[in-house]
Amino acid sequence: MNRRELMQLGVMAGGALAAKDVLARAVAAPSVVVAPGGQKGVVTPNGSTLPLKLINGVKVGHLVAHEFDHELAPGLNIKAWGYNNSTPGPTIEVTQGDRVRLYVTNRLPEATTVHWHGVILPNGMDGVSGLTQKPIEPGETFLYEFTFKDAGTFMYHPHFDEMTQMALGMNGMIVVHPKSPRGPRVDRDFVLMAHEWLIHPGAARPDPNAMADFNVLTFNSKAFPATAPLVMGVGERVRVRIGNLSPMDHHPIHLHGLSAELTWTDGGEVPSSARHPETTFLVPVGSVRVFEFVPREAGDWAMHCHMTHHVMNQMGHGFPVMVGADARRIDRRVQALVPCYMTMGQDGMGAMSAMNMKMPTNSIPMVGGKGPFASIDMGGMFTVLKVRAKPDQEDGSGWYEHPKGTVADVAPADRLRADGIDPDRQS
Ligand SMILES: [Cu+2]
Repeated sequence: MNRRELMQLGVMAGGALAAKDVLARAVAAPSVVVAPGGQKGVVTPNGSTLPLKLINGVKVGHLVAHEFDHELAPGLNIKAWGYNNSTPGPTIEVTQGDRVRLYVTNRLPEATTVHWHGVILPNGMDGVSGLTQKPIEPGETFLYEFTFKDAGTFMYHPHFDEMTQMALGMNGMIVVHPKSPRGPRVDRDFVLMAHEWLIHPGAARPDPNAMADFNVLTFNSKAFPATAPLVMGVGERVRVRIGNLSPMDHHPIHLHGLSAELTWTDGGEVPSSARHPETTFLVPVGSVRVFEFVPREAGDWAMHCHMTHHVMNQMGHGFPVMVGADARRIDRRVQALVPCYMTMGQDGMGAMSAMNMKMPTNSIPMVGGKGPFASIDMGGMFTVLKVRAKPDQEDGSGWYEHPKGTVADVAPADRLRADGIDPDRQS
C-alpha cells in the first residue's frame, strides 16, 4: 500500500468542512428590468455581470484574461485562469440588436482568443486562433466588435490551447434578451456554468491533462457546500440557464419538487409545440440548456447533477471497494505505523461527511455541507432551490420550516401496529 492509498483509506472521506457549516449565501440582489417586455436582469450565483458602458450607441466592455487565486470550496484554493478575477468570467448581458465592442486583454503567460459560442456573427469575430484571427499574444489587447442579431443564451471561451485554458477555468456565459419576448414573463432568471476539474490533493493547480478522473465538479466554479442557493417564490415563473464547458462530461441536471420545460438551447428558442415536461435536463459538453418552471411547493429543494460521482468532492475518488470488507486486520497492521488509523467505507460511505477527520492541506472531503437535520451527503455539482412563500424577505441563509407532520421520521410503534407492519418480518 503506498502513501496515497493509505491516505485514501484512512483520511479521505471524512471531515465535513469545519468552518463551512454555513451554506454560501444567495447573492441574488432583487433584479431590475433590463430589456423590453419587462425582462429582468439575470442573476449569476457566486458570480457577476460584466459592466458595459454605452458609447455612441455601442455597448463597450473589457475582459482581462489572467491568473488569480480562486476558492472552489472552503479549504480548496486554486490558481485559476479566468476573466476579470473570476471563473466563470462575468456574464455578458445584452439585448438582441445591441452592438458591442468587447476588448480582450491577455495577461496570461501564453496566447489566447475568445470564441463567442453559439453567437452568429461575422466570421472574423469568431475567435478561432489561426482560422479566423491571429492569436492574442501575452500583453496584447484585441477588439471584437459585432451585433447580437439573435436572442439566446450563449457562452464564451478561448479557442487557443483549449485543453489547458478551459481546464483552468476560462469560460463565461452570454445572455441576449429578445427584443420582442414571447411567452410568459419570468420573475427570476439564473445563470449557471457547469464545470469539472482535476485537482490532486494538496495541489493548487488544476491538472489540464485529465481525461476521465475529474474530482471537483462545480456550478459557477463552486463545489457544494460553497454553491449559493437560488431563492425563488411559490408560484413565480423561474428560468434557469445552464451552460456546460466541462472538458469531457455531460451533466444530467435533476430538479427535485419540480416539473420543468426546456425553452431554449444555445441554438435558439424551442417552439412551444416541441416542449414537454422533464425533471432532468442533459446538458452536453459545449451546450446550453434553458428550462423554466413554476414551483408549487415551498421548501429546500435539491438541484444537482444526477451522475453520482458528480455530487462527490475531491477526496472521494480513487477509493478501493471496502463495502462488506472486514478491515480489522488491516487496521491493526497499519496502526503500528499510523496510530489513529481507521479504515473506512466497509458499511458504505454515507454519513462520512459528519466525521471530523484530518484532511491533507488544500483538499476537501468527499461530501458534506451542514443541513437542518444532519450533514448533507452530497458535494460537487449540487445546489439548493429555496422556494419560499415570501422570497424577497429571505437571503437564502435559513432553512425551510416544515409544517408540523410533513417531515419523514421514525415510524411510531402504535402506527406500525395499527397498520399491521412488523419491521422484523419481510412481507
Ligand atoms: Cu455531472
